[in-house]
Amino acid sequence: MFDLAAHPHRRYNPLSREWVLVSPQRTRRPWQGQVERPVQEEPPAYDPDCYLCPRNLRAGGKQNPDYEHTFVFTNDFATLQPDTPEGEEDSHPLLRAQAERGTCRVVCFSARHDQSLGELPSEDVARVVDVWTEQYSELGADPLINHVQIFENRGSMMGASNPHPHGQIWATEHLPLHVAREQESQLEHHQAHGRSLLGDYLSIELTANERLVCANEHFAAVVPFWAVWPFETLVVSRRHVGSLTDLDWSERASLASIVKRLATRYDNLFQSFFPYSMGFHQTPTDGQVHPEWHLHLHFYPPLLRSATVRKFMVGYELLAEPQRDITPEQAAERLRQLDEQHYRQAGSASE
Ligand code: H2U
Ligand code: ZN
Repeated sequence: MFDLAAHPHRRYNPLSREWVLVSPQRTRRPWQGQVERPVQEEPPAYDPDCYLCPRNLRAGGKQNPDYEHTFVFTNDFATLQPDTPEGEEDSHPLLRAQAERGTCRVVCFSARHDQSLGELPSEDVARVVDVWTEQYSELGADPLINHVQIFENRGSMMGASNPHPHGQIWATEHLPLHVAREQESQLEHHQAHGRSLLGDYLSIELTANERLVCANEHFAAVVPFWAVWPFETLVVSRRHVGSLTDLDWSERASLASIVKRLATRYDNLFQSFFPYSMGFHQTPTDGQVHPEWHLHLHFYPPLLRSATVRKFMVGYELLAEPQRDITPEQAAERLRQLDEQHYRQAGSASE
């Protein structure tokens, strides 16, 4: 009899409308439990050569202020510019192009060079959530900007240029690919059922309790049923809200708390600096009413078996569809078992 825990199968992602191939038979051997701890250089609290640390010079000669907590600046090598001339290339239906205008910013999460979201004190993570909220609101208020993508690339494996805790924001005129797809799926679900797709999905997860990693009063983190990356997670608000600006202060505090707890579990998984790309998906800032949108946060970490063994998206995955061995249920189980005391802070009394 067909068994999700034993037989190769495909799972459907109702948000992205993509399938993932799952091959649980390849991981039925018990987990070895070995933790390979690579020799890691501990970064200093302040690095005179870091372009994100307070008071330091950035490329182009701008100097960072002596900031205490968070600091936001326009990316010196921005991918997008607000003053790009408008235009479209549509001389042939097979050769389409459109000008893209926008703004890119960099957000320093802390003045400390060496503390990740999991290690920062809760109040500091709450400050980061406040900055994300302000940025979404400020950039979104610009009539040119229809979408605000807040994200973090962490670790050189994900292409981050610097261990100093920081994220980026790209605000654009057009709705980007993945966001447009999620919007379509959420809209169809909302039109058909009068409820949010992710709200309905979250109720299933809260009942099943199989893929839940951690939760609080206002948010829950799950390894989604359709996860592609081995330890991918989805953080969903319990209340159906569209964006960060719809959260009240206690919900923002809960968001900060679940981000910190999840980031700590991730670092603790292989007791190492845990790389990932994470980012929010929320209501486009196009001035339209979007009852379908449900605020959420995706974490896409590349690691598979240890701090050095990563998953590659190659071969079948590039040409056919993504594939995974460890099931989302097994991944959730492993993440659930971890401690929420950061391994680098274990033994010290305070954060
Ligand atoms: P990543 O680590 O995710 O690449 O983000 C760092 C960003 O910082 C990157 O987009 C920008 C790069 O363009 N940057 C500056 O704006 N000024 C600098 O002096 C160096 C890097
Ligand atoms: Zn720094």
